[in-house]
Amino acid sequence: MSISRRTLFRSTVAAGAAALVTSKVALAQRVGPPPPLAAPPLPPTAYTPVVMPNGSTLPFELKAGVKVFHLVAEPVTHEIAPGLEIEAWGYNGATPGPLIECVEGDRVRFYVTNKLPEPTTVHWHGLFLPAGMDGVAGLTQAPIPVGKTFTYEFTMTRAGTFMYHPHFDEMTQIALGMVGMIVVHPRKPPRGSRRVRDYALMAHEWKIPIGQRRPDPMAMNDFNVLTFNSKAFPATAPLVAEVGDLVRIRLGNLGPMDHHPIHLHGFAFEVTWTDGGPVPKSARWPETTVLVPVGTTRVIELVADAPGDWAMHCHMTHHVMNQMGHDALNLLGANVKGLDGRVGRLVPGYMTMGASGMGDMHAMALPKNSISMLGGKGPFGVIDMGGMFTNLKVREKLNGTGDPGWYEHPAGTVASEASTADLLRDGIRP
Ligand SMILES: [Cu+2]
Repeated sequence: MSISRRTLFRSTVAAGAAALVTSKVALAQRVGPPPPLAAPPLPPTAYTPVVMPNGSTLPFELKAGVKVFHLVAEPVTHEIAPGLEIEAWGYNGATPGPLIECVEGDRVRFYVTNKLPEPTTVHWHGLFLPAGMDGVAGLTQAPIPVGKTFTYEFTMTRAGTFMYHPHFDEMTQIALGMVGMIVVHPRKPPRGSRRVRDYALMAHEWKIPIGQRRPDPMAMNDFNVLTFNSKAFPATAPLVAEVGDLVRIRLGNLGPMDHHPIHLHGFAFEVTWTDGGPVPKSARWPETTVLVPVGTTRVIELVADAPGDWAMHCHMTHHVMNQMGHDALNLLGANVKGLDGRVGRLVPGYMTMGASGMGDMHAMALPKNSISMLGGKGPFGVIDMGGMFTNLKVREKLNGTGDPGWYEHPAGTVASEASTADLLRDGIRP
């Protein structure tokens, strides 16, 4: 298709005019006194709620047409996975904080109570709002003192997937778990015949010295606990879908330092939204891995057309390890004959591991309050990944929204040991 100069000129003028109108509306929404309600508030029944695996959604009350939320910034005791409990900071008793969910055009009011031992603020990452509501301590507001409650009020001017986090002592507060996701549904839901399964996953990374309960907020590298929604596999709840469903996964990353290439097995997907807005259809391409840099959201969509248990994980190999996979002595290929007895005299119960690879590390004895470097039990043995690892479980039919257990493969569709007859037939000499 060729575009004539005149067509190009016409469409440029039209686009310019449209942009002008849009920016005027946007400006009217962003400056001056609080605008009237952009639209009547829509109840949660007007949209398919987003599921936050291992998490929850922040409740609200409707007061004179405004959705009123209450966020409490506070210390929380949190279990990363069975065996590892940490002293974190979060919101409303959780890290990540509860999912904030509303609809484009909603007028919202957030009361933020500070129960931390130091001041804080909330920055609404990606939202368009009056500058004074942006939550940057010192720049747009005074920090919220210990014990005080501040009010934030604005209109959700656009749909999308956003985040919230403090903009005071960011390094400490974010590293300790003060992160959360925001989903604003479009006022007019896009038309589509497929059932939608909508999930939100926040990537995070922690440095938790072996045996300790307090994550190290000073860490710049060597993060040893990698999480989705602050859970490390095997504690990550699976995402589920039925064959034919549209699966939307909203990925966010507010970890301190690392970007995460999140890989999904079994499907190709497209990035349909970022925290900047929808990606035009003409600008999308198929992917199996999406990089989620620090401080961004990436929304991926796919049609679940194949049943099975499909792994979804960060593709950085150290990000699918748990605590004990870091800072260990490299014994690969070493002659460790007799080492157990000799070291055992000094360290009772010592067991040398890792000389033939790390696949047996799940068997090692663990210090108190720490988790094995490897994941959990699978239907074929140990799944030797932990950390930022979860599953998309697709079934012909689901019984509710819980974990359907392991996939039962049709006969003849599982990799298995080759028979001698097969080897001979195909001329393979192992
Ligand atoms: Cu990663």
